[in-house]
Amino acid sequence: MAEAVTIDSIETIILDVPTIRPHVLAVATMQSQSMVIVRIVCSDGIEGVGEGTTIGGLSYGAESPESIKLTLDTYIAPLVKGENAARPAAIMASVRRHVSGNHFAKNAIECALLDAQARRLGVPLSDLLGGRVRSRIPVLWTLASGNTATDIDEAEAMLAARRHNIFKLKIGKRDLEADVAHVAAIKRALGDRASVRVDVNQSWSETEAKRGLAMLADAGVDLVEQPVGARNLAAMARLTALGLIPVMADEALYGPETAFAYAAAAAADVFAIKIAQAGGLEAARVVAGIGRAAGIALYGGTMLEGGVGTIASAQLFATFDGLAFGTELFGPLLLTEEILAEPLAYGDFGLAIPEGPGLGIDLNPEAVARFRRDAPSRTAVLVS
Ligand code: MUC
Ligand code: MG
Repeated sequence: MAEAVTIDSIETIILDVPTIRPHVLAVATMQSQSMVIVRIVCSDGIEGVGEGTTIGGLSYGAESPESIKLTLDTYIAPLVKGENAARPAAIMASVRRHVSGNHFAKNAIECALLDAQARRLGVPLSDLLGGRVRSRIPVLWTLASGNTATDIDEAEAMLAARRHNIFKLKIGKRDLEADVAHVAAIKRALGDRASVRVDVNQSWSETEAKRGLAMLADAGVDLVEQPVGARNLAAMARLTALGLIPVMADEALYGPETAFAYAAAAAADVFAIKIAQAGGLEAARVVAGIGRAAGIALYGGTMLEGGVGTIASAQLFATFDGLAFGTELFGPLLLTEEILAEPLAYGDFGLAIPEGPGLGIDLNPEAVARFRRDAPSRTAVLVS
C-alpha cells in the first residue's frame, strides 16, 4: 500500500490591510481588516491555504485575529501535524473532539486541508463539496460610509460600472427614525434599478424592530438582517411571523445546532450562510441543508474576508441549488489590496468562480510580506 501523505507544517500569519474607506457598522467602524492566513505543507509538497477573519476585533464575534492565531498555533496545529492529509474529515472530527467553540479557527484549518486535498486530486474545491451548479454568483455591495449622499454616489458608481445592483445598508447605530430616513432616501434615489436591504447587526429591541420592519417595508426595502439579538430566537420568530418583510438570521447562526433551532421555530425567512460562523465549509453546508429542508431561503454571507476566505465561501455557495438572495462576497473589494496573485473576476453584478484546482487562487507573496503584522518594517514603526 502506498505510504500516506502527511501534513508536515502549519504556518499562521496575521495580515492587516487598510480598507478603501471607513466601513461603519453598528458594532464597529473598520479602517482596516485583519486576517489570519493558514498555510499547510504536506509530505508530497502540496500546499493548502485557509483564512480566519472576523470584524472589529472582538466587537462582532467571540474570536479575534489574535485568538484565532493562538488557537491554531497552540491547540489545533498539534492535532493536525503528521496526520493523513487525504482525510480532512477525519482530522476535523479530531479537532472538534479536542477544541470546543473557536469556529473561525476551525474554518481556517478545514479550508487549508480541503484546498490541499482538492489540489492533490486536481479538482476545484467545489467538487469535494458535491460539485458546482453555477459558475458565477451574484454579489451585493454594502453602503456603509455613514453618510447618505456619499452612499448614493457610491451606489450610482457601482450601477454604472455594472459591478453591483443589490445594496445592503448598515443601520442600528443611530436612532430608528434617522436610520429609516437614510435608507428611504437611498431607496428613493435608486428606485427599481436596485434591491436595497438592511443589516441591523442585532441593535434593535423587539419593540423597535416591529416599528422598524413596518417602516422599512413602506420604504421598499427587500430584506432585514438580524434586527434583534442573536440569542433572541423567540423575538426573531415573532418578527418573522409578522410577514411584513423577509427576516434574515446572521449572527444567530453559529453552526448546525443553532440553524436547527431556528428552522424548528420558524425564526427566519432567510439564512445567511457563513463558513466562519458555521465552523467550516462542511458545517456551513449542513446549515444550508437545514435551511433548505425547512423552506428557508439561502444567502451567501461574509465576515469581510480577503481573497482566500471569499473564494472558499464562493466554492461552497456555487454548489447551492437555491441562492435566492444572492451573496455578499465583496470583502476583497473593500480592501486597498487583494493579496492574491491574480485579481478575482468581479463584474456583471457577480463573481466568477475560479476553475483551477483547490481554491483556484494563489497568494501574492510580495503583498503578504508587506501586510504581515510581524513584518520587520511594520514592527519598527510600532516600537519607535
Ligand atoms: C455582517 O454582519 O453581515 C457583511 C457585510 C458587511 O458589510 O458586513 C458584514 C457582516
Ligand atoms: Mg450581518
